[in-house]
Amino acid sequence: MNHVKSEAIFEKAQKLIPGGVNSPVRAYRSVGGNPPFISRGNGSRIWDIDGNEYVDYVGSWGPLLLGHRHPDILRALAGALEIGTSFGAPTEQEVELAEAICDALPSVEMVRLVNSGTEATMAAIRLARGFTGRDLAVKFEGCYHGHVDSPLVKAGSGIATLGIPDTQGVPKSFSDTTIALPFNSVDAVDAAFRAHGERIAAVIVEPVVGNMGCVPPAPGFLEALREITARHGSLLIFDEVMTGFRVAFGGAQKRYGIRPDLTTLGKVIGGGLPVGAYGGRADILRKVAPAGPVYQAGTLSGNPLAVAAGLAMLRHLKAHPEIYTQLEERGAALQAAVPKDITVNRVGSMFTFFFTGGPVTDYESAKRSDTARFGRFFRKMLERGIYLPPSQFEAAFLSAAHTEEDIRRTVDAAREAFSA
Ligand code: HOZ
Repeated sequence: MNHVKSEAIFEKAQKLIPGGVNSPVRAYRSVGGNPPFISRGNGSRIWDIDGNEYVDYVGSWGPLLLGHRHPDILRALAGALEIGTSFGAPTEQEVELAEAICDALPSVEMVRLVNSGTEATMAAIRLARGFTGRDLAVKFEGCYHGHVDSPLVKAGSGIATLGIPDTQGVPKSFSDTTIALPFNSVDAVDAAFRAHGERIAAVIVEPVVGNMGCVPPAPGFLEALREITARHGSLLIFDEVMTGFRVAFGGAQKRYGIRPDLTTLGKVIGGGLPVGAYGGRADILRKVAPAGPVYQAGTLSGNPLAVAAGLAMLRHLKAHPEIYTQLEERGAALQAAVPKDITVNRVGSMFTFFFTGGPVTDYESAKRSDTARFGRFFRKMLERGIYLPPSQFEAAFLSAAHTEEDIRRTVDAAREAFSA
């Protein structure tokens, strides 16, 4: 496989864009080598500008649950282009998307559309503070809620990948409003509420973590969060930017049977276009401006292209529930390739191969992974045409476009790469 053109563009990119990329993990710093530049995608496959073909398990970091260029989404986008790309005024389709989201997630009685997952979590935390009149928020180590200032403490994703202890540029007074606790530890949550219960506005959690690699909730953990927050008059926020419509049609809250107070969404609900959303209990959402005093706004919020793609995605998923069964089966088949000294965590179509023998249940155990070995594995897979997230601390994503043949090819490549 040659990457001559990608190497040349990357050299130019580094002079024009910080690190040559528009989001840090894409730069391949933790796995070695430089990123291929992508020219196009179709179904489960992507191609780089040197003409190399890959089976894609990044899927734009989660949104592409139906693969690249799904016909329903292309049709919806073509229809939206006929009408106009942005109005900064309400459209009927926004209400339809809000309705589709509220129908699928019973905890979401009202919803506000924004442009990214980061915006959604930022607004949800502000809303929780405004609603409760409290200032602190609990988060979990290794979870990532976008690049919002206050929860960027002990964060996963790029922060974990690059080993940045705490980002510069966030005033201490902001990070001091966050209490970071070990994921899956009910004792730690209990202790934090015993110490600061009356000041905690919310607990925000990725109900299935994707940003320290894939880490499922231990049995009883989400239930305990629900019970403890309710007992202390604090809100439970599920950050379902990654898991929403992915681990089940109704998200992780459906899969695990928990009703959070607020939910953040993104990725899948935009069908591959920039989008985010936050929603939840109507009495809380009525505090959002102009209905209430918590301010949040956006010029491109409810953008017609993103809304059209998102609606097409949700309608397709609703009409084809068998997609989730297929994702489970293909995910299970991928797991079969993994040797005993690797821990594989998988929830539906989200998975991570952790290069550690022990169970991975939180950030500490995820960090026990041999990241150098992960890097070697990653590069071998890339050479064999398998495109995985370039970080031990990011989840890989299956799509409905992945065929049995894709899985066989991936399993063969993985067996070679694991043993090389
Ligand atoms: N933070 C994203 C995944 N957890 C990566 C986004 C990107 O590089 O596009």
